Parts: sequence; structure tokens; C-alpha cells
Amino acid sequence: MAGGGAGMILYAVPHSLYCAKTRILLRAKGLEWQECSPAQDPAGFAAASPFGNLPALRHRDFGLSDSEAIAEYLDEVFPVPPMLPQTPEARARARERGRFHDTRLEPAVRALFPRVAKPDDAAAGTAMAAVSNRLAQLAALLAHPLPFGLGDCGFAPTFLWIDSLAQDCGLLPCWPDAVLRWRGVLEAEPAVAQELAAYRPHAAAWMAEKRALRAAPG
Ligand SMILES: N[C@@H](CCC(=O)N[C@@H](CS)C(=O)NCC(=O)O)C(=O)O
Repeated sequence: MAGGGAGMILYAVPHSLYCAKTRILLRAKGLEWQECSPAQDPAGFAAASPFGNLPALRHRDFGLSDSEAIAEYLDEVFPVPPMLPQTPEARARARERGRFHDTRLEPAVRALFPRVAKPDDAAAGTAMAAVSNRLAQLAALLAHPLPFGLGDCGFAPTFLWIDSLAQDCGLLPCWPDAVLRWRGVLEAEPAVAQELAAYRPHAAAWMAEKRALRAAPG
């Protein structure tokens, strides 16, 4: 099996962006994995993720959840290619970028998800302004250049959601030039391009499912 990964199970659901984030790391590492939904293996999922978080991983007899913890684990167990840079400062920057994604940008985007089934122009406007604010902060973080790695994996799926949600609510966020340039480089990474190609139809299916819940115009 190229690059290893024997006995690797990823607990995931198709539309989850954190699961897409973890698959980008698996792809970048050249690892193979089997995918399993929590419903297919509730006991295995509960053992790997006692607090119900997706993604979760089982590697042989070791279970773990949270995309960042999984990424750090995989980078230690399968060190080639490395997904963290060489120096302590650059490694800290990469982690800072990854945490910014998980704790700042993605939660701002997540606030728009309920608006697909239940449109609300004022709430969408407030949420999209918060996304623009986070994108401006990301532009500042990008002033620290880093090789593609662990801290970057969440951004491409989140950018995909920003596009879908913006199209849905008719409000565009403000994309700083530095973020747009970096997005182009990021999406040209083979692991990212492969995952986006696989993930895009699942995100679109989720959008269609939620849009179908909208009350018919009376
Ligand atoms: N910080 C977590 C966030 C993951 C997350 O929000 N996952 C969602 C699916 S995309 C989830 O598990 N939701 C169900 C739950 O938290 O109980 C990570 O990086 O794994």
C-alpha cells in the first residue's frame, strides 16, 4: 500500500468540511484509508470519538478525534512528507494558521449554514460581514509565508462553502487580494485539487437538501 495507512479508518460524513480537511492531509501524505459513517459502526465511532466529533480516526487499535489532533498524530506517525516546517517559529506559525481556521474563520462561515433552509437577509448580512472581517485577518496572517502544510488543510473546503453560501444568499464577502492569490496556490496543490473534486458534489447535495426545506413562497 503506497505510503502506508494499513488499518486506517476515517469516520466521516460526506458533507463535513472538517472531514474534507482531514482527507486533504491523508492525500498529501499519500496514505490510504477506509471511510465509514458513524451509523455504519456506532461502537467503533463511539470508541474513537467519545464526544461525537467528526472526523474521527482509527489506526490499528488507536482511536482519536478532532481534525487537528488527527493531523498532528498522522504527521508524527508518517513523517514523510513532513506537514510542518523546520523551525520552531515556522511550526508555530503553521499551527497559528490552522487554529485561526478552526476557531475564527470556519465558525464565522458556519453561522451562514442555517440561512440556507431559513433565509434571513439581516442575519445573513451580519454573518457575511463577519466572514469578510475574518478574511481580512487571514490576509494579515498570510504575511508570514509558509510551505503548504498542516495549517492549510481546512481552508480550501471552507472557501468552497463561502462561495456556495454567498451565491445562495446573494451577498459576496470581501476577498483581499492576498487571500485570492493564496487560494489559487492552495487549490493547485494536488491533494487539495483531488479532495475538492471529490467533495464538491457532496457540498452541493447538502445545499440542495437544505434549500428544499424552505417554506414554499405563499
Ligand atoms: N474542532 C473540530 C470541529 C469538527 C466539527 O465541527 N465537526 C462537525 C462536523 S463538520 C461535528 O462533528 N458535528 C457534530 C458534533 O460536534 O457533535 C475538529 O477540528 O475536528
